[in-house]
Amino acid sequence: MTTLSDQLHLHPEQLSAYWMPFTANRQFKQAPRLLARADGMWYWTDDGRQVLDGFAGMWCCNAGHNRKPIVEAIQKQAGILDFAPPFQMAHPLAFDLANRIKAIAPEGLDHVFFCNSGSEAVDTALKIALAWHRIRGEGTRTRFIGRERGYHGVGFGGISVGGMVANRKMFGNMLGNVDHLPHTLNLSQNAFSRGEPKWGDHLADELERLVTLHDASNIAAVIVEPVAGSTGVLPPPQNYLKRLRDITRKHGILLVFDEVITGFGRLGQAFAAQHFGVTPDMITFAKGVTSGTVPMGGVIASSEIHDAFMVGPPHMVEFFHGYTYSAHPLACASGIATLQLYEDDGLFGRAREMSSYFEDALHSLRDAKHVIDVRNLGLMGAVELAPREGMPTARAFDAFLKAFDKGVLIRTTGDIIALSPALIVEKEHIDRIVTTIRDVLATVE
Ligand code: PXG
Repeated sequence: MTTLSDQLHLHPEQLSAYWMPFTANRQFKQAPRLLARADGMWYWTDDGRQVLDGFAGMWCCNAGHNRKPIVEAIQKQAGILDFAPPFQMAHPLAFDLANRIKAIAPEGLDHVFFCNSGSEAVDTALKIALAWHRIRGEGTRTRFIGRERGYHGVGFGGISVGGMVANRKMFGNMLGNVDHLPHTLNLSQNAFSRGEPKWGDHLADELERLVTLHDASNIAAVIVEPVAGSTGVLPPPQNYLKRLRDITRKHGILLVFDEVITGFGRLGQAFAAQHFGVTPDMITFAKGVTSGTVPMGGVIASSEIHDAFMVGPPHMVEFFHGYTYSAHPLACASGIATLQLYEDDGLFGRAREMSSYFEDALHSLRDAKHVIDVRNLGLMGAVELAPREGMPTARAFDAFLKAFDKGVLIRTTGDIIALSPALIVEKEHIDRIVTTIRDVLATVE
């Protein structure tokens, strides 16, 4: 069979032109895994194999692939307005999308700043926090508090507040003024928890310790993922986020929820903030806003933050920040169509409905070979494996390769299998994903 790679002349010596992100380039190029098209819950490889997508692309295609209303909106927009300068100019779709996001955001979070990725969203939120304190005459508040095992993208700000060692090792902590809360995963207390674990909300009190150490007058913001995603799905202990909210409020520290993964329905509500009943001062988003179709990210800020910027001479730029592609017309068109589709198909509610089936199915892997923990919340799930002796990550990666051969796309991080099916997932898809994982684990060393 002539594959797409043959047609494109993708022979081994030509593969090196593409320096792939977060990929073992040399290993990958020995045996490339190429995707050619997608529809609904499925991918097709370039040699025509059908693969069930257990990961919504990369936590992003929440509406499923190739959804007609989204595709048509992008196609149509490309022929109407390809680009509009976003500085001192605008186009109507940007306002439309901002209002739609405001309408589904937690009450009080009313202003949307657009960018193009989660990493940019995080850096934008950090800059808003610094500027906000400064405008209000509290310019000493420059320290950020992140959390161990947090992932906030790959900008210098994001890796500094992030807690992924591999990302920090090489580039240090360029932001400098950063400290970290402890992460909340504790298998001896919480292994095989369903949903939010019972043990661990006291870990939020570590923030009090950091406030005592640095003094509140030096701390700008705390940034956490409501459910840590990239480092292996860590649902917060019950009441933990409420405690963080109380402590940040008490000390005048902003609270940022990084909802790049949890936003747009993954937990059965528009945002995790609503699932947990905790409203932060800012939410960062990306991925699901366009269901992964066109790059877009952004920050939703409270009126209290936004309004503090809207002072001074009205002809002056209030916030010196923005991107060429902020509120790009194609991204806005996709975002509007995507949010409409979420609503028309009731997809957030679907995620809520499917989450208990997903939970039961996932926890049936408790007795599968190598499994030391299963965790889940909404349509986020993780199966943690015991690492192979002396070779961390190898076992999970073998499982990933074998599952792909068996026609199921999963994601691994460390020795953890992570799952985040699109919100259109059916029970039989969940069964197939779980059965495949069970079979694969029985055969990996
Ligand atoms: N914040 C969070 C919480 C994220 O999950 C980012 C920021 C950065 O977004 P961009 O768009 O700059 O990549 C992310 C991204 C994985 C995986 O497999 C997760 C992400 C990206 C790629 C892979 O867990 N999350």
